[in-house]
Amino acid sequence: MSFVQPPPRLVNQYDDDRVLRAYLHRTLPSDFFTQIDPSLHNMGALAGGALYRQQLDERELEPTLVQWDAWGNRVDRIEVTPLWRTAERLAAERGLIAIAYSRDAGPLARVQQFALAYLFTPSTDLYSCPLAMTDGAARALLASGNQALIDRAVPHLTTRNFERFWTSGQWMTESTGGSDVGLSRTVARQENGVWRLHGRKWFTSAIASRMALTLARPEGNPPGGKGLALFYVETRDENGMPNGIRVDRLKDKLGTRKVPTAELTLEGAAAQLVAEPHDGVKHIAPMLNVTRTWNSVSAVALMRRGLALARDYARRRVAFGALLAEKPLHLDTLAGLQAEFEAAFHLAFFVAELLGRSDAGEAAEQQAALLRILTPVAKLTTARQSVAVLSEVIEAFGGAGYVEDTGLPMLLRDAQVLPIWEGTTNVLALDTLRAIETAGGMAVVEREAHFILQGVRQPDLLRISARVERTLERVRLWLEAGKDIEAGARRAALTIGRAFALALLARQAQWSAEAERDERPLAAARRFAAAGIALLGEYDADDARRLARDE
Ligand code: MFK
Repeated sequence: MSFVQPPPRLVNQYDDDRVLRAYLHRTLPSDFFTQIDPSLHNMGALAGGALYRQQLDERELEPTLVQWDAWGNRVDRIEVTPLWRTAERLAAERGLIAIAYSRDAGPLARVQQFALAYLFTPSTDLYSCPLAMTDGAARALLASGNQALIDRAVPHLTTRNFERFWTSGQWMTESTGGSDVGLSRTVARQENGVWRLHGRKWFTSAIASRMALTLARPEGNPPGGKGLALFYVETRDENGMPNGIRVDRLKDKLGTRKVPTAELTLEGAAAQLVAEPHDGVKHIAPMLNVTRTWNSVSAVALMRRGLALARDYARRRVAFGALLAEKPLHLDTLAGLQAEFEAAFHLAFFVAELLGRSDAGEAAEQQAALLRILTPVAKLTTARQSVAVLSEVIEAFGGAGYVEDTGLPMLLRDAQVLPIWEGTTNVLALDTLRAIETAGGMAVVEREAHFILQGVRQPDLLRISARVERTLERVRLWLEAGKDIEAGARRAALTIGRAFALALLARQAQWSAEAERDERPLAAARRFAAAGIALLGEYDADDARRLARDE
């Protein structure tokens, strides 16, 4: 008989996740933990069971665009995959958006919501993309104070009733610029008292949604981001026909292939102003900050999935006379990945906590500034970690990781979008520096890290604390020196991200050692610290120019 390798298996993805469980035990009051524990257990069962099986079965399916009906009407309908339809119902009924807006859990609602989303995401083919935008749209509409639009859309975006549930798109990118949104050319004209949009949107995710928030320039407005306005668009009219929107084609992408991303032409789409007829970038910013937090949580969720599979596989695969799980070098490799994941997890969920306090109106000025700084920091840090970790996960399977029908390559391809959409690493690094400047400097970050590390007593953690504080101080001094700031922005933002993540990991490690007699988070903190947190070094801007231009 020829040899057949047993594949990696998943168990209940909540019961199996000590990092999530310990974090929730530390963060949530015990009665709240007891209240939400069954729903997390249930989502963990689906994620490791039926949804995962469906995902593997549907590996080759992709969304399709139906442009015409049998009678020659232009319909531009998107048919999504069956798993996406399952995911939509599940998301509505389990309250993946509703929880954040119900206010039952107060500031901890975001922790509950993102814990569920973290379990749901890796088994639903990036259905977190439309959910992120739906959540962001609800938040941006509420922030706008436009009561007519709030009454019209928010109840649909935040309902648990699947029949009434809407998702939202976020249409920003045009071919002139995905990062420099101020270059947008879509025009808004008032025709018989109705705003109509004319232009081309180049990268519109989740086109199957019922509505979208988008940017357009009211005729006569100046160029740049301030001349854009934020508009609300429903994608279909009351007869279900396209609202002046033509879907030109679906994108042929490296990953996220189940996400129906489209190029659109707006041919007089009827729209409503969300806020003032200018400052569109400012008015869409609440949406961006929510979708960036979803991005961070999705990054840790994909890392966790890769590690769950790689760890299980190591217990089933024999090489050179022993299981991989017995081989010191394989273990050392997985340990490094686990430490990266644990640090990323705490960074992403800390931002979720801050967002929850902000939603509940409990964020003091300092915390609002911290949220503004750490949102891009967490997004860019976790996204880069996710690509690095998932590349190693693929390698941990050898050739099997490179073969499509194992379902593994999809993890790396999907992770690769995380540093790109919602702002690339470099754009978010610059955004971080702007946010620090607006906050009056690094003090708010340094103070919070100091506060987080206050309870640390274990000797290794005390050394780690001192290192975190020195590293953040170095970023402050580098900013104050003001030399080659733009060129170093990415290194600075990643240093803040890694240092802050280490502070959070150290706090968790102290708690777990005392409350649960679990020293694994301590091992993760030591390992993450050993991998390095400070990326600011002796970089020379002239050398960079010589090398990049090859002149
Ligand atoms: C699983 C997760 C899923 C995620 C779903 C993904 C679906 C993909 C859908 C997409 O749409 S992907 C494309 C997303 N595109 C971006 O994220 C754009 C990236 N570029 C930036 O973020 C640029 O920094 C930016 C466009 C904002 C720069 O534009 P501007 O016109 O130069 O803006 P400026 O002058 O920096 O800021 C204008 C105002 O907005 C300022 O306020 P004031 O007018 O009061 O001074 C800023 O403070 C404010 N602002 C900008 N970014 C902000 C913000 N406020 C709060 N938070 C922010 N993040």
